[in-house]
Amino acid sequence: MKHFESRSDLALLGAPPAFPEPLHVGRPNMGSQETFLSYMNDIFNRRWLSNNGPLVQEFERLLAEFLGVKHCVAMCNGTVALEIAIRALELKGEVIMPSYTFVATAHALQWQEITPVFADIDPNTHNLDPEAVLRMITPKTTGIIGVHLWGRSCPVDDLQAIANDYGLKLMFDAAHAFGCSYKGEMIGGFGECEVLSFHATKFFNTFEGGAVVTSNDDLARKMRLMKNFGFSGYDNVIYPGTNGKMTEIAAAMGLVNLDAIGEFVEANRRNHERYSMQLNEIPGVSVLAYDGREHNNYQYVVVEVSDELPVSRDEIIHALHAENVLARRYFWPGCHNMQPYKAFYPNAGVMLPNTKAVADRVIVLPTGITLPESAIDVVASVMRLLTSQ
Ligand code: T4K
Repeated sequence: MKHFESRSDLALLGAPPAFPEPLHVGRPNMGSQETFLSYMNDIFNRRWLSNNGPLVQEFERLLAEFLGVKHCVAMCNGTVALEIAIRALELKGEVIMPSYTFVATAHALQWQEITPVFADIDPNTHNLDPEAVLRMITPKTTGIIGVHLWGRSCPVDDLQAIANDYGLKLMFDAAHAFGCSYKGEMIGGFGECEVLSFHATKFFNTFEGGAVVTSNDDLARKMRLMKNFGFSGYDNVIYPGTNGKMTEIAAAMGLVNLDAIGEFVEANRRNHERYSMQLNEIPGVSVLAYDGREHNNYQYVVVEVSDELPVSRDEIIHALHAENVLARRYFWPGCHNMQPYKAFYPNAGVMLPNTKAVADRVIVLPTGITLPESAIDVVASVMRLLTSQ
């Protein structure tokens, strides 16, 4: 009878899932609806919807202040922000980055006919391994993009030392790391610039949105031109550009959510703690920890499962989905296994053993302000049952 005790088996036998509605990874955190609606009224009355409106300006000012940088250049999403930052830095040839990231990091290079060169990660941190970065440098390398995966910082100092030694430009994809710190300093001020995503699924969202933050005046000026078709005043285009502008409605959401980030962090921290307490007790299962000495947003609950368990990672995910807990396999199978990279570099995996090992054992679980505590208990009981078979 034992295996019929498992909720996943009951689900297979037609029992209803544990939750009537799916519990998503990336369910948006949202601040005050009332304040948002009052911003909407202002926007309607002002009839100023985009193109560097007053809410975008206020949003940029508050963000730069919060992160301790001189400039925040708000954009329509994180991917365009990456593209613009890469172009403004004049990266070309080859740029080293991890394969273990969301594919947007690689696409932002490839879109501009720059070759992403995938370096392996440290299996303990899931971030770029500086030794692996050194192995991938060639005469064509012009830059490094570090990704602060899960909001846990890259080895910033080591990467900066490599960049200095080899005359490379270093920038960061900080899409996950809003509100996080490295050695006590807010992420945002490292490298030439750092790129944020405010997508709906991120810790802090503006529906869709992103920004490049930097303290470099020239770089910021260039990116402001680039995100607005290169316009400098009416009828005067002085630079090639694109449309990367943030709208007023996005900035309004950002202002509302900025007021609520304390609440978001606290909910995520509580969820992370409850997951850790329950899941870390299961042999072969561990929850990735955050460094308590740093600021963290705890947005990703990342679980690693041993390949010695009686069930596979994918079977666990399947069982959780049967309970309406829509756990994810971020960032499986790694960018190098996605197109066009897989076709371009079919042997890239040879240099990426840690990327494969980590991508094969990670499960990302739902969190955020809307997650019921009972979801954590259900996840834990499903995993306990499956792993004890
Ligand atoms: N660099 C890194 C390291 C990134 O992680 C990302 C984005 C970027 C760059 C690019 O930034 P953006 O250009 O996106 O600003 C999602 C997000 O679309 C993506 O923004 C994010 N990373 C990535 C990690 O996750 P998918 O393909 O997993 O999205 P999807 O549609 O499956 O949604 C995830 C879950 O969220 C679903 O289960 C449903 C839920 N959801 C989603 C939305 C949009 C909601 O509950 N409400 C919503 O409004 O990529």
